[in-house]
Amino acid sequence: MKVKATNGLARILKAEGVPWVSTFPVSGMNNALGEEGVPIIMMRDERYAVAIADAFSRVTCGKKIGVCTVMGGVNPAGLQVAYGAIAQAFEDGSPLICITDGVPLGASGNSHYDMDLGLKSVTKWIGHIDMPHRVPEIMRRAFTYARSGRPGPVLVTIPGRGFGEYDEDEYPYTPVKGWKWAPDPEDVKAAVKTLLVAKKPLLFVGEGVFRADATDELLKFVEMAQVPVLTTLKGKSAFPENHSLSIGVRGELADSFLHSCDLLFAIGSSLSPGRFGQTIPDAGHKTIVQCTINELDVNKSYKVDHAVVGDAKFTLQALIDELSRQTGGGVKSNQTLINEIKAGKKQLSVKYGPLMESDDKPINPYRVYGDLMKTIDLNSSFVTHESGNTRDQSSTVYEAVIPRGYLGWGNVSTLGFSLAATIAAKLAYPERQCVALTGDAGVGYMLGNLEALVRYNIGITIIHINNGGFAGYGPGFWGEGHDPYTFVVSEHSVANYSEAVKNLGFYAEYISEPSEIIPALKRAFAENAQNRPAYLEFACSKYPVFGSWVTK
Ligand SMILES: Cc1ncc(C[n+]2csc(CCOP(=O)(O)OP(=O)(O)O)c2C)c(N)n1
Ligand SMILES: [Mg+2]
Repeated sequence: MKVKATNGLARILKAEGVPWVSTFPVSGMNNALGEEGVPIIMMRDERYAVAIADAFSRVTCGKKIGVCTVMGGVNPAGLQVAYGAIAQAFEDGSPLICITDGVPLGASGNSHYDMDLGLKSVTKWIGHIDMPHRVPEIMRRAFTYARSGRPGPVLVTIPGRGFGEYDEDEYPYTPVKGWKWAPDPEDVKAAVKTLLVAKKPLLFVGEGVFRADATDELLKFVEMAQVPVLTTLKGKSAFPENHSLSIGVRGELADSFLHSCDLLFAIGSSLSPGRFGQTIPDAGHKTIVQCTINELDVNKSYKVDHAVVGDAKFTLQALIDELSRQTGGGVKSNQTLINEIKAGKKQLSVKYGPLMESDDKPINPYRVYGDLMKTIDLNSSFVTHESGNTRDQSSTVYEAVIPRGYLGWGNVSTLGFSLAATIAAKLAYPERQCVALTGDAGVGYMLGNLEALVRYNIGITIIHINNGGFAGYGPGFWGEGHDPYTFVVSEHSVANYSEAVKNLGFYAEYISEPSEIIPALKRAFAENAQNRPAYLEFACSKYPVFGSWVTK
Protein backbone atom coordinates (compact mmCIF):
# COMPACT_ATOMS: atom_id res chain seq x y z
CA MET A 1 0.00 0.00 0.00
CA LYS A 2 1.37 3.42 -0.99
CA VAL A 3 1.83 5.98 1.75
CA LYS A 4 2.98 9.58 1.66
CA ALA A 5 6.60 9.51 2.81
CA THR A 6 6.04 11.91 5.73
CA ASN A 7 3.01 9.89 6.85
CA GLY A 8 5.06 6.70 6.61
CA LEU A 9 7.64 8.34 8.86
CA ALA A 10 4.97 9.38 11.36
CA ARG A 11 3.69 5.79 11.44
CA ILE A 12 7.22 4.59 12.13
CA LEU A 13 7.44 6.93 15.11
CA LYS A 14 4.18 5.46 16.41
CA ALA A 15 5.48 1.94 15.88
CA GLU A 16 8.59 2.89 17.86
CA GLY A 17 6.44 3.96 20.82
CA VAL A 18 7.13 7.68 20.47
CA PRO A 19 4.26 9.20 22.49
CA TRP A 20 4.60 12.78 21.21
CA VAL A 21 6.88 14.96 19.14
CA SER A 22 8.07 18.34 20.37
CA THR A 23 8.45 21.14 17.86
CA PHE A 24 8.68 24.81 17.05
CA PRO A 25 6.57 25.67 15.08
CA VAL A 26 6.54 23.87 11.73
CA SER A 27 8.51 21.40 9.68
CA GLY A 28 7.80 19.24 6.66
CA MET A 29 6.76 16.53 9.12
CA ASN A 30 4.22 18.29 11.29
CA ASN A 31 1.09 17.95 9.15
CA ALA A 32 1.76 14.25 8.72
CA LEU A 33 2.16 13.90 12.50
CA GLY A 34 -1.23 15.50 12.91
CA GLU A 35 -2.80 13.33 10.21
CA GLU A 36 -1.43 10.16 11.80
CA GLY A 37 -2.53 11.15 15.31
CA VAL A 38 0.92 11.69 16.81
CA PRO A 39 0.48 14.39 19.48
CA ILE A 40 2.59 17.49 18.94
CA ILE A 41 3.95 19.62 21.76
CA MET A 42 4.66 23.02 20.35
CA MET A 43 7.09 24.94 22.49
CA ARG A 44 7.90 28.58 21.83
CA ASP A 45 11.41 28.08 20.52
CA GLU A 46 13.59 25.31 19.11
CA ARG A 47 15.93 25.15 22.07
CA TYR A 48 13.07 23.91 24.24
CA ALA A 49 11.63 21.70 21.48
CA VAL A 50 14.95 19.83 21.43
CA ALA A 51 15.50 20.02 25.19
CA ILE A 52 12.23 18.35 26.15
CA ALA A 53 13.00 15.50 23.72
CA ASP A 54 16.46 15.23 25.30
CA ALA A 55 15.02 15.34 28.82
CA PHE A 56 12.38 12.73 27.98
CA SER A 57 15.14 10.31 26.99
CA ARG A 58 17.00 11.11 30.22
CA VAL A 59 14.08 10.66 32.57
CA THR A 60 12.82 7.47 30.93
CA CYS A 61 16.26 5.87 31.38
CA GLY A 62 16.71 4.67 27.83
CA LYS A 63 13.23 3.12 27.57
CA LYS A 64 11.92 5.91 25.34
CA ILE A 65 13.60 8.11 22.76
CA GLY A 66 12.57 11.76 22.59
CA VAL A 67 11.80 13.04 19.09
CA CYS A 68 11.51 16.66 17.93
CA THR A 69 11.12 18.57 14.68
CA VAL A 70 12.54 21.99 13.83
CA MET A 71 12.72 24.18 10.73
CA GLY A 72 15.69 23.60 8.45
CA GLY A 73 16.09 23.76 4.69
CA VAL A 74 17.54 26.85 3.03
CA ASN A 75 16.26 29.01 5.89
CA PRO A 76 17.50 26.98 8.84
CA ALA A 77 16.86 29.58 11.55
CA GLY A 78 15.24 26.86 13.63
CA LEU A 79 18.11 24.44 13.32
CA GLN A 80 20.61 27.16 14.12
CA VAL A 81 18.80 28.01 17.35
CA ALA A 82 18.44 24.28 18.09
CA TYR A 83 22.21 23.87 17.91
CA GLY A 84 22.82 24.69 21.58
CA ALA A 85 20.31 22.11 22.78
CA ILE A 86 21.65 19.44 20.43
CA ALA A 87 25.19 20.20 21.57
CA GLN A 88 24.07 19.84 25.18
CA ALA A 89 22.52 16.44 24.45
CA PHE A 90 25.72 15.36 22.71
CA GLU A 91 27.88 16.50 25.58
CA ASP A 92 25.68 14.75 28.13
CA GLY A 93 25.29 11.59 26.04
CA SER A 94 21.52 11.84 25.63
CA PRO A 95 19.79 10.12 22.73
CA LEU A 96 17.18 12.02 20.77
CA ILE A 97 16.07 12.18 17.17
CA CYS A 98 15.75 15.63 15.65
CA ILE A 99 13.97 15.74 12.31
CA THR A 100 14.39 18.76 10.09
CA ASP A 101 13.94 19.79 6.47
CA GLY A 102 17.02 19.16 4.38
CA VAL A 103 18.31 21.36 1.62
CA PRO A 104 16.19 20.57 -1.46
CA LEU A 105 17.91 19.20 -4.57
CA GLY A 106 19.10 22.10 -6.64
CA ALA A 107 19.37 24.48 -3.68
CA SER A 108 22.71 23.43 -2.20
CA GLY A 109 25.11 26.28 -1.63
CA ASN A 110 22.25 28.74 -1.66
CA SER A 111 22.86 29.53 2.02
CA HIS A 112 26.18 30.28 3.74
CA TYR A 113 25.25 27.78 6.42
CA ASP A 114 26.15 24.13 5.85
CA MET A 115 23.88 22.00 7.98
CA ASP A 116 26.12 18.93 7.97
CA LEU A 117 29.24 20.88 8.85
CA GLY A 118 27.32 22.78 11.50
CA LEU A 119 25.86 19.74 13.22
CA LYS A 120 28.39 16.99 12.52
CA SER A 121 30.44 17.64 15.63
CA VAL A 122 27.44 17.49 17.98
CA THR A 123 25.52 14.52 16.59
CA LYS A 124 26.13 10.81 16.70
CA TRP A 125 24.90 10.52 13.15
CA ILE A 126 23.17 12.54 10.43
CA GLY A 127 20.86 10.73 8.04
CA HIS A 128 19.41 12.28 4.89
CA ILE A 129 16.18 10.88 3.51
CA ASP A 130 16.74 11.76 -0.13
CA MET A 131 14.14 9.43 -1.69
CA PRO A 132 10.70 8.54 -0.31
CA HIS A 133 11.40 4.79 -0.10
CA ARG A 134 14.42 5.44 2.12
CA VAL A 135 12.21 6.53 5.05
CA PRO A 136 12.23 3.07 6.71
CA GLU A 137 15.95 2.57 6.12
CA ILE A 138 17.05 5.92 7.54
CA MET A 139 14.68 5.69 10.50
CA ARG A 140 15.86 2.13 11.22
CA ARG A 141 19.37 3.47 11.40
CA ALA A 142 18.35 6.50 13.47
CA PHE A 143 16.69 4.31 16.12
CA THR A 144 19.53 1.80 16.03
CA TYR A 145 22.11 4.47 16.81
CA ALA A 146 19.89 6.19 19.36
CA ARG A 147 19.33 2.92 21.23
CA SER A 148 22.78 1.30 20.98
CA GLY A 149 26.17 2.02 22.53
CA ARG A 150 27.00 5.45 23.91
CA PRO A 151 23.80 7.44 23.52
CA GLY A 152 23.73 10.68 21.58
CA PRO A 153 21.52 12.85 19.39
CA VAL A 154 20.77 11.88 15.80
CA LEU A 155 19.70 14.31 13.08
CA VAL A 156 17.42 13.19 10.23
CA THR A 157 16.61 15.42 7.28
CA ILE A 158 13.64 15.07 4.98
CA PRO A 159 13.26 16.83 1.64
CA GLY A 160 10.28 18.81 2.92
CA ARG A 161 6.52 18.54 2.86
CA GLY A 162 4.96 16.10 0.43
CA PHE A 163 8.14 14.61 -0.94
CA GLY A 164 6.47 11.69 -2.55
CA GLU A 165 5.21 8.24 -1.65
CA TYR A 166 6.55 4.77 -1.02
CA ASP A 167 5.05 1.34 -0.77
CA GLU A 168 4.83 0.14 2.84
CA ASP A 169 4.60 -3.51 1.73
CA GLU A 170 7.74 -3.24 -0.32
CA TYR A 171 9.59 -1.24 2.35
CA PRO A 172 8.16 -2.48 5.65
CA TYR A 173 9.33 -1.25 9.02
CA THR A 174 9.94 -3.29 12.14
CA PRO A 175 10.76 -1.44 15.39
CA VAL A 176 14.39 -1.54 16.39
CA LYS A 177 15.31 -2.93 19.77
CA GLY A 178 18.80 -1.43 19.97
CA TRP A 179 21.84 -3.49 20.78
CA LYS A 180 23.88 -3.57 23.93
CA TRP A 181 26.83 -5.65 24.83
CA ALA A 182 28.03 -7.46 27.90
CA PRO A 183 31.63 -7.13 29.11
CA ASP A 184 34.42 -9.66 28.71
CA PRO A 185 34.05 -12.19 31.60
CA GLU A 186 37.80 -12.04 32.24
CA ASP A 187 37.56 -8.30 32.87
CA VAL A 188 34.66 -8.88 35.24
CA LYS A 189 36.69 -11.47 37.15
CA ALA A 190 39.66 -9.13 37.44
CA ALA A 191 37.43 -6.26 38.60
CA VAL A 192 35.82 -8.34 41.34
CA LYS A 193 39.17 -9.72 42.46
CA THR A 194 40.48 -6.18 42.73
CA LEU A 195 37.41 -5.12 44.68
CA LEU A 196 37.80 -7.95 47.16
CA VAL A 197 41.44 -7.20 47.97
CA ALA A 198 40.90 -3.45 48.33
CA LYS A 199 41.13 -2.03 51.84
CA LYS A 200 38.97 1.03 51.18
CA PRO A 201 36.99 0.65 47.98
CA LEU A 202 34.66 3.41 46.78
CA LEU A 203 31.93 2.93 44.20
CA PHE A 204 31.71 5.90 41.85
CA VAL A 205 28.37 5.81 40.06
CA GLY A 206 27.54 7.81 36.95
CA GLU A 207 24.56 8.31 34.67
CA GLY A 208 25.36 5.21 32.63
CA VAL A 209 23.49 3.26 35.32
CA PHE A 210 20.34 5.20 34.43
CA ARG A 211 20.93 4.90 30.70
CA ALA A 212 21.07 1.14 31.11
CA ASP A 213 18.06 1.11 33.44
CA ALA A 214 20.22 -0.68 35.99
CA THR A 215 19.36 0.94 39.33
CA ASP A 216 17.95 -2.34 40.77
CA GLU A 217 21.12 -4.18 39.82
CA LEU A 218 23.21 -1.40 41.37
CA LEU A 219 21.40 -1.71 44.70
CA LYS A 220 21.85 -5.46 44.71
CA PHE A 221 25.54 -5.22 43.88
CA VAL A 222 26.19 -2.60 46.56
CA GLU A 223 24.44 -4.63 49.23
CA MET A 224 26.39 -7.72 48.29
CA ALA A 225 29.72 -5.90 48.10
CA GLN A 226 29.10 -3.60 51.12
CA VAL A 227 30.90 -0.67 49.55
CA PRO A 228 30.24 3.06 49.99
CA VAL A 229 28.50 4.75 47.05
CA LEU A 230 29.31 8.18 45.67
CA THR A 231 27.27 9.32 42.69
CA THR A 232 28.17 11.95 40.14
CA LEU A 233 25.84 14.91 39.68
CA LYS A 234 24.25 13.17 36.68
CA GLY A 235 24.14 9.90 38.62
CA LYS A 236 22.34 11.43 41.62
CA SER A 237 19.31 9.33 42.61
CA ALA A 238 20.64 6.18 40.90
CA PHE A 239 21.21 4.94 44.46
CA PRO A 240 18.91 5.80 47.39
CA GLU A 241 20.58 8.58 49.33
CA ASN A 242 18.95 7.52 52.60
CA HIS A 243 20.78 4.17 52.34
CA SER A 244 23.39 3.46 55.00
CA LEU A 245 26.04 3.07 52.27
CA SER A 246 25.29 6.31 50.39
CA ILE A 247 27.76 9.15 50.78
CA GLY A 248 25.94 11.49 48.38
CA VAL A 249 27.43 13.58 45.61
CA ARG A 250 29.67 16.30 47.00
CA GLY A 251 30.93 18.02 50.09
CA GLU A 252 32.96 16.92 53.09
CA LEU A 253 31.87 13.28 53.27
CA ALA A 254 32.47 12.71 49.56
CA ASP A 255 35.78 14.52 49.87
CA SER A 256 36.94 12.33 52.73
CA PHE A 257 36.07 9.07 50.93
CA LEU A 258 37.61 10.21 47.66
CA HIS A 259 40.84 11.01 49.45
CA SER A 260 41.02 7.90 51.59
CA CYS A 261 39.89 5.23 49.11
CA ASP A 262 42.53 2.89 47.71
CA LEU A 263 40.24 1.62 44.94
CA LEU A 264 37.92 3.80 42.91
CA PHE A 265 35.43 1.49 41.23
CA ALA A 266 33.48 3.47 38.63
CA ILE A 267 30.27 2.27 37.02
CA GLY A 268 28.58 4.16 34.21
CA SER A 269 30.91 7.12 34.46
CA SER A 270 33.26 8.66 31.94
CA LEU A 271 35.53 9.80 34.80
CA SER A 272 35.80 13.24 33.28
CA PRO A 273 36.93 15.78 35.81
CA GLY A 274 34.81 18.75 34.81
CA ARG A 275 33.52 21.89 36.46
CA PHE A 276 30.61 19.96 37.94
CA GLY A 277 32.24 16.75 39.01
CA GLN A 278 34.84 15.21 41.22
CA THR A 279 38.49 14.88 40.45
CA ILE A 280 40.15 11.72 41.74
CA PRO A 281 42.76 12.95 44.20
CA ASP A 282 46.17 11.27 44.11
CA ALA A 283 44.88 9.08 41.28
CA GLY A 284 48.38 7.78 40.51
CA HIS A 285 48.42 5.94 43.83
CA LYS A 286 44.94 4.50 43.68
CA THR A 287 43.64 1.54 41.77
CA ILE A 288 40.98 2.49 39.25
CA VAL A 289 38.38 0.16 37.82
CA GLN A 290 36.14 1.72 35.19
CA CYS A 291 32.97 0.07 33.92
CA THR A 292 31.70 1.99 30.91
CA ILE A 293 29.94 1.53 27.59
CA ASN A 294 32.31 3.91 25.85
CA GLU A 295 35.84 2.83 25.07
CA LEU A 296 36.69 6.47 24.33
CA ASP A 297 36.46 7.16 28.06
CA VAL A 298 38.90 4.43 29.06
CA ASN A 299 42.37 5.71 29.97
CA LYS A 300 41.19 9.22 29.17
CA SER A 301 41.77 11.40 32.19
CA TYR A 302 43.28 8.69 34.38
CA LYS A 303 45.24 5.52 33.92
CA VAL A 304 42.67 2.77 34.31
CA ASP A 305 43.87 -0.47 35.90
CA HIS A 306 40.90 -2.57 34.87
CA ALA A 307 38.34 -1.50 32.31
CA VAL A 308 35.07 -3.38 32.01
CA VAL A 309 33.50 -2.31 28.74
CA GLY A 310 29.81 -2.94 28.28
CA ASP A 311 26.29 -1.91 29.09
CA ALA A 312 25.92 -1.08 32.80
CA LYS A 313 23.02 -3.49 33.32
CA PHE A 314 24.87 -6.45 31.84
CA THR A 315 28.00 -5.36 33.67
CA LEU A 316 26.27 -5.19 37.04
CA GLN A 317 24.58 -8.54 36.46
CA ALA A 318 27.95 -10.06 35.64
CA LEU A 319 29.57 -8.37 38.66
CA ILE A 320 26.83 -9.73 40.93
CA ASP A 321 27.30 -13.28 39.62
CA GLU A 322 31.07 -13.09 39.83
CA LEU A 323 31.04 -11.57 43.31
CA SER A 324 28.71 -14.29 44.42
CA ARG A 325 31.03 -16.91 42.94
CA GLN A 326 34.19 -15.45 44.49
CA THR A 327 32.69 -14.88 47.95
CA GLY A 328 30.06 -17.58 48.18
CA GLY A 329 27.12 -15.14 48.27
CA GLY A 330 28.47 -11.69 49.16
CA VAL A 331 30.48 -9.77 51.70
CA LYS A 332 29.28 -9.45 55.27
CA SER A 333 28.05 -6.10 56.50
CA ASN A 334 30.83 -3.73 57.55
CA GLN A 335 29.62 -1.92 60.67
CA THR A 336 32.73 0.26 60.95
CA LEU A 337 32.09 1.59 57.46
CA ILE A 338 28.41 2.17 58.16
CA ASN A 339 29.29 4.03 61.38
CA GLU A 340 31.81 6.17 59.54
CA ILE A 341 29.19 7.17 56.96
CA LYS A 342 26.61 7.83 59.67
CA ALA A 343 29.01 10.08 61.57
CA GLY A 344 29.87 11.96 58.36
CA LYS A 345 26.20 12.51 57.56
CA LYS A 346 25.60 13.73 61.10
CA GLN A 347 28.31 16.35 60.66
CA LEU A 348 26.69 17.49 57.43
CA SER A 349 23.34 17.83 59.16
CA VAL A 350 24.99 19.95 61.87
CA LYS A 351 26.19 22.25 59.08
CA TYR A 352 23.10 22.38 56.87
CA GLY A 353 20.28 21.44 59.28
CA PRO A 354 20.05 24.91 60.90
CA LEU A 355 20.07 26.57 57.46
CA MET A 356 17.13 24.42 56.45
CA GLU A 357 15.27 25.61 59.55
CA SER A 358 16.42 29.23 59.29
CA ASP A 359 13.92 32.03 59.96
CA ASP A 360 16.15 34.59 58.27
CA LYS A 361 14.73 37.26 56.01
CA PRO A 362 15.43 37.44 53.13
CA ILE A 363 14.80 33.71 53.17
CA ASN A 364 17.82 31.44 53.27
CA PRO A 365 17.55 29.27 50.10
CA TYR A 366 18.24 26.15 52.18
CA ARG A 367 15.03 26.83 54.10
CA VAL A 368 13.17 26.51 50.78
CA TYR A 369 14.86 23.19 49.98
CA GLY A 370 14.28 21.95 53.55
CA ASP A 371 10.60 22.87 53.46
CA LEU A 372 10.27 21.36 49.99
CA MET A 373 11.61 18.06 51.32
CA LYS A 374 9.11 18.23 54.18
CA THR A 375 6.19 18.90 51.83
CA ILE A 376 6.88 16.69 48.86
CA ASP A 377 6.47 12.91 48.77
CA LEU A 378 10.06 11.86 48.17
CA ASN A 379 8.79 8.51 46.91
CA SER A 380 6.68 10.00 44.15
CA SER A 381 8.27 13.17 42.91
CA PHE A 382 10.81 14.66 40.55
CA VAL A 383 13.04 17.59 41.35
CA THR A 384 15.66 19.21 39.21
CA HIS A 385 17.92 22.25 39.46
CA GLU A 386 19.28 25.03 37.32
CA SER A 387 22.78 26.05 36.59
CA GLY A 388 24.05 28.18 39.48
CA ASN A 389 23.39 27.99 43.19
CA THR A 390 20.22 25.90 42.89
CA ARG A 391 22.35 23.09 41.43
CA ASP A 392 25.15 23.49 43.93
CA GLN A 393 22.92 23.77 46.96
CA SER A 394 20.23 21.23 46.14
CA SER A 395 22.72 18.60 44.99
CA THR A 396 24.39 19.04 48.38
CA VAL A 397 21.34 18.59 50.61
CA TYR A 398 18.41 17.17 48.64
CA GLU A 399 17.92 13.55 49.60
CA ALA A 400 16.82 11.60 46.54
CA VAL A 401 15.39 8.20 47.38
CA ILE A 402 13.93 6.90 44.12
CA PRO A 403 15.52 6.64 40.67
CA ARG A 404 15.09 9.98 38.91
CA GLY A 405 13.60 11.43 42.07
CA TYR A 406 16.19 14.09 41.26
CA LEU A 407 17.67 14.86 37.87
CA GLY A 408 21.20 16.18 38.00
CA TRP A 409 22.47 17.43 34.68
CA GLY A 410 25.32 19.23 33.07
CA ASN A 411 28.73 18.41 31.81
CA VAL A 412 27.98 21.71 30.21
CA SER A 413 25.17 23.25 32.22
CA THR A 414 22.96 25.16 29.84
CA LEU A 415 20.76 27.59 31.75
CA GLY A 416 17.03 27.02 31.33
CA PHE A 417 17.15 23.22 31.01
CA SER A 418 15.29 22.66 34.27
CA LEU A 419 12.04 23.75 32.61
CA ALA A 420 12.47 21.22 29.81
CA ALA A 421 13.46 18.52 32.29
CA THR A 422 10.43 19.10 34.48
CA ILE A 423 8.01 19.15 31.55
CA ALA A 424 9.48 15.88 30.26
CA ALA A 425 9.30 14.33 33.73
CA LYS A 426 5.63 15.27 34.09
CA LEU A 427 4.89 13.76 30.67
CA ALA A 428 6.81 10.61 31.58
CA TYR A 429 5.43 10.28 35.13
CA PRO A 430 2.08 12.08 35.32
CA GLU A 431 1.53 10.77 38.84
CA ARG A 432 4.64 12.45 40.24
CA GLN A 433 4.88 15.93 41.72
CA CYS A 434 7.43 17.62 39.45
CA VAL A 435 9.44 20.65 40.56
CA ALA A 436 12.07 22.84 38.91
CA LEU A 437 14.41 24.82 41.14
CA THR A 438 15.71 27.85 39.32
CA GLY A 439 17.71 31.00 39.99
CA ASP A 440 17.25 34.34 38.30
CA ALA A 441 19.17 33.56 35.13
CA GLY A 442 17.26 30.32 34.42
CA VAL A 443 13.98 32.27 34.56
CA GLY A 444 15.26 34.60 31.85
CA TYR A 445 15.59 31.64 29.49
CA MET A 446 12.23 30.12 30.36
CA LEU A 447 9.88 33.06 30.22
CA GLY A 448 8.90 32.89 26.57
CA ASN A 449 8.10 29.18 26.86
CA LEU A 450 5.87 29.28 29.93
CA GLU A 451 2.71 29.84 27.88
CA ALA A 452 3.07 26.33 26.46
CA LEU A 453 2.53 24.80 29.91
CA VAL A 454 -0.78 26.58 30.30
CA ARG A 455 -1.82 25.54 26.80
CA TYR A 456 -1.05 21.88 27.50
CA ASN A 457 -2.20 21.88 31.16
CA ILE A 458 1.15 20.70 32.46
CA GLY A 459 0.92 20.83 36.25
CA ILE A 460 4.47 21.41 37.42
CA THR A 461 5.86 23.87 39.96
CA ILE A 462 8.71 26.26 39.24
CA ILE A 463 10.49 27.48 42.35
CA HIS A 464 12.30 30.73 41.64
CA ILE A 465 15.04 31.45 44.16
CA ASN A 466 15.17 35.19 43.61
CA ASN A 467 18.41 36.38 45.18
CA GLY A 468 18.63 39.48 43.00
CA GLY A 469 21.71 38.48 41.05
CA PHE A 470 23.97 35.75 39.78
CA ALA A 471 25.20 34.64 43.16
CA GLY A 472 28.13 32.58 41.95
CA TYR A 473 29.39 35.49 39.91
CA GLY A 474 29.99 37.89 42.74
CA PRO A 475 33.26 38.47 44.49
CA GLY A 476 35.19 35.28 45.02
CA PHE A 477 34.36 32.96 42.19
CA TRP A 478 35.88 35.04 39.38
CA GLY A 479 38.61 36.64 41.43
CA GLU A 480 37.00 39.96 42.32
CA GLY A 481 33.90 38.81 40.50
CA HIS A 482 31.59 40.48 38.03
CA ASP A 483 30.19 42.69 40.73
CA PRO A 484 29.09 45.41 40.04
CA TYR A 485 29.18 45.15 36.24
CA THR A 486 27.39 41.92 35.30
CA PHE A 487 26.09 40.43 38.50
CA VAL A 488 23.04 42.27 39.83
CA VAL A 489 19.58 42.04 38.22
CA SER A 490 16.48 44.15 38.96
CA GLU A 491 14.90 43.55 42.31
CA HIS A 492 11.36 42.35 42.83
CA SER A 493 9.89 45.84 43.25
CA VAL A 494 11.07 46.64 39.71
CA ALA A 495 10.77 43.29 37.90
CA ASN A 496 7.86 41.35 39.36
CA TYR A 497 8.25 37.88 37.89
CA SER A 498 5.50 36.15 39.82
CA GLU A 499 3.00 38.79 38.68
CA ALA A 500 4.21 38.48 35.09
CA VAL A 501 3.92 34.70 35.17
CA LYS A 502 0.48 34.92 36.81
CA ASN A 503 -0.57 36.98 33.80
CA LEU A 504 0.52 34.11 31.56
CA GLY A 505 -2.04 31.89 33.26
CA PHE A 506 0.06 30.24 35.97
CA TYR A 507 -0.84 29.98 39.60
CA ALA A 508 1.83 32.28 41.07
CA GLU A 509 2.89 33.73 44.40
CA TYR A 510 5.63 35.89 45.83
CA ILE A 511 6.81 34.64 49.22
CA SER A 512 8.96 36.64 51.61
CA GLU A 513 7.98 35.04 54.94
CA PRO A 514 9.73 31.77 55.85
CA SER A 515 6.60 30.55 57.60
CA GLU A 516 4.70 30.88 54.33
CA ILE A 517 6.94 28.49 52.36
CA ILE A 518 5.14 25.27 53.21
CA PRO A 519 1.61 26.70 52.83
CA ALA A 520 2.62 28.18 49.46
CA LEU A 521 4.08 24.87 48.29
CA LYS A 522 0.87 23.11 49.29
CA ARG A 523 -1.23 25.62 47.37
CA ALA A 524 0.99 25.23 44.32
CA PHE A 525 0.85 21.44 44.45
CA ALA A 526 -2.94 21.56 44.79
CA GLU A 527 -3.06 23.66 41.61
CA ASN A 528 -0.71 21.20 39.90
CA ALA A 529 -3.10 18.40 40.80
CA GLN A 530 -5.68 20.30 38.70
CA ASN A 531 -3.15 20.30 35.82
CA ARG A 532 -2.28 23.95 36.28
CA PRO A 533 1.35 25.03 36.36
CA ALA A 534 2.55 27.04 39.35
CA TYR A 535 5.33 29.54 39.92
CA LEU A 536 6.59 30.41 43.37
CA GLU A 537 9.01 33.30 43.66
CA PHE A 538 10.91 33.33 46.93
CA ALA A 539 12.63 36.44 48.29
CA CYS A 540 15.98 34.87 49.11
CA SER A 541 19.42 35.92 50.20
CA LYS A 542 22.56 35.18 48.26
CA TYR A 543 24.03 32.30 50.18
CA PRO A 544 26.78 30.73 48.09
CA VAL A 545 27.56 27.92 50.53
CA PHE A 546 27.45 24.32 49.30
CA GLY A 547 29.42 21.10 49.17
CA SER A 548 32.57 21.55 47.16
CA TRP A 549 34.05 19.24 44.53
CA VAL A 550 37.46 17.70 44.95
CA THR A 551 39.47 19.62 42.41
CA LYS A 552 42.90 18.00 42.60
C1 LIG B 1 23.48 29.09 28.55
C2 LIG B 1 24.37 29.41 29.70
N1 LIG B 1 25.09 30.55 29.71
C3 LIG B 1 25.89 30.84 30.76
C4 LIG B 1 26.00 29.98 31.80
C5 LIG B 1 26.91 30.29 32.96
N2 LIG B 1 26.18 30.50 34.20
C6 LIG B 1 26.10 29.54 35.11
S1 LIG B 1 25.22 29.99 36.45
C7 LIG B 1 24.97 31.53 35.83
C8 LIG B 1 24.23 32.56 36.61
C9 LIG B 1 23.24 31.98 37.55
O1 LIG B 1 22.60 32.98 38.28
P1 LIG B 1 21.19 32.73 38.92
O2 LIG B 1 20.29 32.06 37.98
O3 LIG B 1 20.71 34.00 39.51
O4 LIG B 1 21.48 31.65 40.04
P2 LIG B 1 22.08 31.83 41.50
O5 LIG B 1 23.43 31.22 41.43
O6 LIG B 1 22.06 33.27 41.86
O7 LIG B 1 21.16 31.03 42.34
C10 LIG B 1 25.56 31.66 34.58
C11 LIG B 1 25.54 32.91 33.78
C12 LIG B 1 25.27 28.78 31.73
N3 LIG B 1 25.33 27.86 32.67
N4 LIG B 1 24.46 28.53 30.68
MG1 LIG C 1 20.35 34.54 41.44
